[in-house]
Amino acid sequence: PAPGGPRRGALVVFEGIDRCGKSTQCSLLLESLQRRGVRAELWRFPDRTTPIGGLINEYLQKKAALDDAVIHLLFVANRNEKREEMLRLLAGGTTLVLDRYSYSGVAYTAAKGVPHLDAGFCRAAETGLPAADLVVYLDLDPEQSAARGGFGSERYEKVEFQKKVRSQYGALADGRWLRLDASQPAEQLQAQVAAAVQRAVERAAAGEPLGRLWD
Ligand code: 2DT
Ligand code: MG
Repeated sequence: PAPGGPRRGALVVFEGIDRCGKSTQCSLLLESLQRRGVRAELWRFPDRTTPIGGLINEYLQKKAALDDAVIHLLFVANRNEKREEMLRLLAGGTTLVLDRYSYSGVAYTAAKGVPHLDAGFCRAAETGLPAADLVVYLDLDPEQSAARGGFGSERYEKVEFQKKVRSQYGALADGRWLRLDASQPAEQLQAQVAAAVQRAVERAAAGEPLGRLWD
């Protein structure tokens, strides 16, 4: 970083199938970061509050039918409409915790098995967005996530589909992923999350450049 300039924040992403515990872990993490005096914000994707997010919401709630390529690209657009703000916050020293991001975009669309929307196509569409410094992947057997009170009524919330999503996630993992067994108690998981996030925050503050999808 420039001498005297702000130390950048870290981009921390939570991923996993529906009902694996992402939202709980995100909230616990945000509290622990703030307790330690780390400036941080929690966002989620899709961001259903924008006009594009409204279309996505209707699709997920099955109030609208959309072509698979179109909904895929709306999810991508929904991230791009927040791109500048993400970069600005990170550069200014805020750590961003994201409940889902581009990795969901790839895993869920590729899981559909539509030939022209394979993982290669999906990854290409995310090009240029900032890459996560750390992906916390909460791995859970879809039979177990379903047993946690069942899935809701949104599109994709079916055990068979979730199994395909899980296998797509498996193919995406790289050196920046921390895979955690999400069947552990929440407090036990949080201790592992907090330790890994602290290291990511320190690396970012020390000047490790923000990556770009897909480097
Ligand atoms: P939530 O249940 O977390 O609100 O997610 N999804 C999400 C995609 O298909 N593509 C994406 O790019 C993103 C971010 C995952 C809503 C659902 O939307 C799926 C579950
Ligand atoms: Mg959901």
